[in-house]
Amino acid sequence: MNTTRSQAIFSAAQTLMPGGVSSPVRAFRSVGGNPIVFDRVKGAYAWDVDGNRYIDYIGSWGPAICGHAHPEVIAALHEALDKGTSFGAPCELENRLAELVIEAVPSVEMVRFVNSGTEACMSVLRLMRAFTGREKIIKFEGCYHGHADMFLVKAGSGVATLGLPDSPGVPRTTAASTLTAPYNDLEAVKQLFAENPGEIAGVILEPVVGNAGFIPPVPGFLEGIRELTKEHGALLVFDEVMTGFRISYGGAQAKFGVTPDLTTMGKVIGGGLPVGAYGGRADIMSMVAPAGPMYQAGTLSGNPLAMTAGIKTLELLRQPGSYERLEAVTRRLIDGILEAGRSAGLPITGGSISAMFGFFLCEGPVRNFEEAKAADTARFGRLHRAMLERGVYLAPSAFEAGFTSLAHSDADIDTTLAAFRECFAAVA
Ligand code: KE4
Repeated sequence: MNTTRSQAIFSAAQTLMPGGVSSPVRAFRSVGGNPIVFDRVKGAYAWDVDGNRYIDYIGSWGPAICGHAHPEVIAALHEALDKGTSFGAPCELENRLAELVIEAVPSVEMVRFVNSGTEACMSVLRLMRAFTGREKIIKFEGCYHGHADMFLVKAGSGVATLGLPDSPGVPRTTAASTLTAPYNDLEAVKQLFAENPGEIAGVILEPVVGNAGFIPPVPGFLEGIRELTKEHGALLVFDEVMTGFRISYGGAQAKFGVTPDLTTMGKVIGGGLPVGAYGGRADIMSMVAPAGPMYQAGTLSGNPLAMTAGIKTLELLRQPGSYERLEAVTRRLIDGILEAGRSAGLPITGGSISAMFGFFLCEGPVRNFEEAKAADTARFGRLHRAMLERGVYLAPSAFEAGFTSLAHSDADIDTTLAAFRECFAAVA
């Protein structure tokens, strides 16, 4: 595959921006090879600057669940553009997206829009502390809640991808207030509550992990965390930045029937433009300024373009049959991947829920980050590069989930599985 322009552009980028990227995972550091430079995206596909086409299983890390550049989203944006790009004042579009989110997500009675998942998670953490008057939080090893200081403790996603145990620059005092436990380990959480009586403001987790690779909750785990937080007067926060409107229209909380006190969202609700959100019980959200004393603000929060893209995306997703289609396509994909890996004699385990999937090149099951780290990341790197050569764009890390969209066709899945069969054989 000719990627000469990608290489030239990326070389120049590395002299201009740290690692040549605007976000670390894009640099392909853990899988090797050169990142491809995108020229355009449409539906299930991406084209690089050398004209090569890829079937895209990242979808801009989640937002493109209706397919990239959906014509109805683009048309709505063109219309909105004529009225300006940012108001810095209330606009009815914020009401509309807020209504859609509140109507869809069981726990959300009020919502505040921000500009990224990181902003949503750092704001919700401040809110947890403001509401409870406590300072400590519990997060899980391998879970990623954006790059705010207090979350960069045994974090997943790019932190795990780059093998950074934590991050320099995070004050020890900040990290000390972040307690961690293995995912799917209720006993460890009970122990933390017992060791820190009356000090834990809340627990934040990915209800389905996508940032340590794909790791679903074991039966009873989410329910158990819900009970423990209630028992200890702590809040439960579901970080649904990735799972929101992907695991189901109501998110993982609707799928599993566990209602958190607060929820963070991002990605899908911006439809490809920068939007994050946090929301939940009205009695808690009423603490957020200017209704209450907990301060949080943002110049571009709720801007009309981002609201427009989010509204249209959710209106497309709520149409009958959307999630049945996402479930069926993704299930066929992951079943085919696992079958192809086993046929090549490789240790492989994985799964999917709705439009989110993942596999590890190791014997299963993988229930937490320690078990995920047993996966063969070097072999995954060879697989990633081989799949790229065959026009299939997988997340450039063994510690990231994959994403499908409404645009992925049966033919795309067939093409992808044929490539996997070839590439598994090549790396076996
Ligand atoms: P952003 O600040 O990147 O919008 O959201 C942070 C975030 C928070 N919570 C969860 C569960 C997330 O998955 C994320 C961001 N996800 C990563 C992908 N694993 C974003 C990709 C990147 O960092 O470039």
